[in-house]
Amino acid sequence: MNTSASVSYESHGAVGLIALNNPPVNAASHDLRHGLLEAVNVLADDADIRVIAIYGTTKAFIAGADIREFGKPGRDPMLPAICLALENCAKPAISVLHGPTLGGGLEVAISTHARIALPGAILGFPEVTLGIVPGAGGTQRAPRLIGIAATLDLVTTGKRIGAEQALALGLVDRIVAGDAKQIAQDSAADVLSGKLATRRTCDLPVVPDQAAIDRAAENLAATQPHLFSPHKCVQAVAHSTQPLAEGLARERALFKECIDSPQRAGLIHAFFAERAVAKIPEQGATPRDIQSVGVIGGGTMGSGIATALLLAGHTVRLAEWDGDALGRGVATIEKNLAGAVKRGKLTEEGRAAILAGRLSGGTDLVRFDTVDLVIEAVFEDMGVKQDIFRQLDRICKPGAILATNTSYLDINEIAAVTTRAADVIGLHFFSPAHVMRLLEVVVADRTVPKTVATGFALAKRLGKVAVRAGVCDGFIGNRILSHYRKAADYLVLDGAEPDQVDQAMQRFGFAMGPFAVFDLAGLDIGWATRKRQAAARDPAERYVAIGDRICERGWFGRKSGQGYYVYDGSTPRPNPEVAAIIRAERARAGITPRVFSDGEIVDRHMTAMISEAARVLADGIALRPIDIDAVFLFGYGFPRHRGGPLHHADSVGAAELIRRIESYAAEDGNYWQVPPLLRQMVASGQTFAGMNSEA
Ligand code: T1G
Repeated sequence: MNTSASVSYESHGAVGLIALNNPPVNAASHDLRHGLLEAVNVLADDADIRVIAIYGTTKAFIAGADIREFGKPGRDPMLPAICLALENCAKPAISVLHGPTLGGGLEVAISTHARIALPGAILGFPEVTLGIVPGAGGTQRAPRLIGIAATLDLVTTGKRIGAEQALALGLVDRIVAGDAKQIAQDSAADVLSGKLATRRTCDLPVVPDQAAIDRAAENLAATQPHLFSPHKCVQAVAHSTQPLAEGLARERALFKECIDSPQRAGLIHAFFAERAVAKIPEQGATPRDIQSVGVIGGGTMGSGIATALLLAGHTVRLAEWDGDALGRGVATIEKNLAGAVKRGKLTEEGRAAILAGRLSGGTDLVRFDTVDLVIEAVFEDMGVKQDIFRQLDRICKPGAILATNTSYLDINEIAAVTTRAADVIGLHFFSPAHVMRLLEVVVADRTVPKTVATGFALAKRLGKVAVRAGVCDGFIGNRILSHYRKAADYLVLDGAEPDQVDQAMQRFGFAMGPFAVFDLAGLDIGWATRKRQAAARDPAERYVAIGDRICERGWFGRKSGQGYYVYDGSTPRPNPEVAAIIRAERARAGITPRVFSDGEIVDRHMTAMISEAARVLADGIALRPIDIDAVFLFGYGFPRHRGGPLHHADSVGAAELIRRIESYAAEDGNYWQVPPLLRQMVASGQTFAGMNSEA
């Protein structure tokens, strides 16, 4: 019997079974909530029924509240009401947990009177990763089952735990393998026979633990000062020693505060960004099967890419110019794998098996005749890359995918030297390639859908967030980043200090400011880019030569002990020599330094990024604004709670962005120009969010 589209119940003697079926993950939508409450009430009123068991039929028990409903008016019954109805049910109600049992799903489970987990169940309170606190009793009922300290650990981190750990904590009562429905029926029978004890969570006492609360508050104040919801989680759990009704009311109030915070919108946008980018025009194409991969170049990028492939189960053949270079590449891969063992991503046996069986190397490309995919990761020189692709065109089997890891070169020019441009694609990894989640899948003019789909399938297997990009200098990320960099350089030339700029961007939420990042990446990389672009540079453009002056001294940042900062102690310190270079460059340009506020520093960086992002969209290099947000969230450390540059842009508004650009243009009309898309948005009232939903 259905009580809604996604909920049905049936009775077997004294046992009432409730099945939840809202694919793909049983998100607690209004339909599921309404149906569940109805089913509980019907079975509670049925005189024949003596025990109720709830289970899921999709890949999850309940993956939490329906995130798509956030920010919209709530429709009753809401989750807290369902949790109360279950907890106060006159008959024992139990839940069978398989797959993801997260957030509101776990809150429903701990409101029932016993929980049986299947092996592979994933439990947790990820609400904090969405900028909220558990809002249906999680911060009040969990301490009654697992204590305050364990609850704080789960709700302030959003970590997910397995069935074994949940059993050890006391979050579940049993682990049983098998079919969820059958387990629901058997467990209900065990309740009736007394073999499975039941209890109301509300009846359990909370052991006060002020020390744990203080520790959590201190730790968060130090580690996440700019985030909102983690601190609210601690405040909520702190109320769990109060009578349940009071604690629930306090939790709900904190939940509402979080729902209204802009961080919630940013974090939820980031959640959907990770998923939206997989929706591409080519998704209907069947990807090729990729098992064996050839990687050319054993430098930082090549060895990182090889490591990512090996960790995902591929067989890898590494090619380098000579034996020494090959040896260095293999040594870096071995080190990367050892790091994976340390991080618990791989066992020592797994590492040994990879090195013994799935990694080989050579100093020529001959053995690439059987691989399914080649990823070229040699230094950025068009001639060298074209020569390699001519060789691959001769050697590789028909249907092999030929990919380049170039971060800016024209992939059409690379494909043009082969007879199989349809199979040529850009796979732009980010360093360290076995760690960074972003992969720009760069589609050239003649790349066919099957090849694009193969790139996306590979990314999924590597656990990467793939974003589709068109061909231009720097694709999506580096093209926009170069304007973030320009804003930083102009601010320093005009009066700000590099460390002031860095601190302002850190307060905005970046882990590191631009100048510290440039020092980390190596100032010589930017220098080489500027030299490469010199010939094509607009003579009217204001050119900041501070970086060149620093590099001319042989200072390339961290790797050379100094750059914008001096790295001679535990804490990098601003480089006084660079301060002198900056003063000299200002004098040379006839600039009287001015004072910039932190707000203005942030505004100029964001406005420069957003302007170029608008041009990237207009050029069709990115499919949607959310793709650009995903690139910066997963590849450039953009603060997740800000949702990405274009989500942030909507919080500023196109009209205000135009006002800013026009005011900056008074100083430098050559650089600061209003992108036509912003004017169109003002005229039509369109937003970047609107463009995402239209796409
Ligand atoms: N609401 C709505 N849609 C959801 C969803 C949810 N909770 N979870 C997943 N989806 C969609 C997702 O967008 C995708 O859609 C499809 O399902 C498959 O997901 C009161 C308020 C469960 C581990 O934070 O972590 O409860 O892209 O591709 O890799 O305290 O999804 O196909 O259109 O991710 O197998 C707390 C979020 C909510 C869990 C499955 N819950 N979800 O991963 O599939 S807040 C969460 C996940 C809350 C209460 C509060 C994962 C997953 P589309 P997928 P997957």
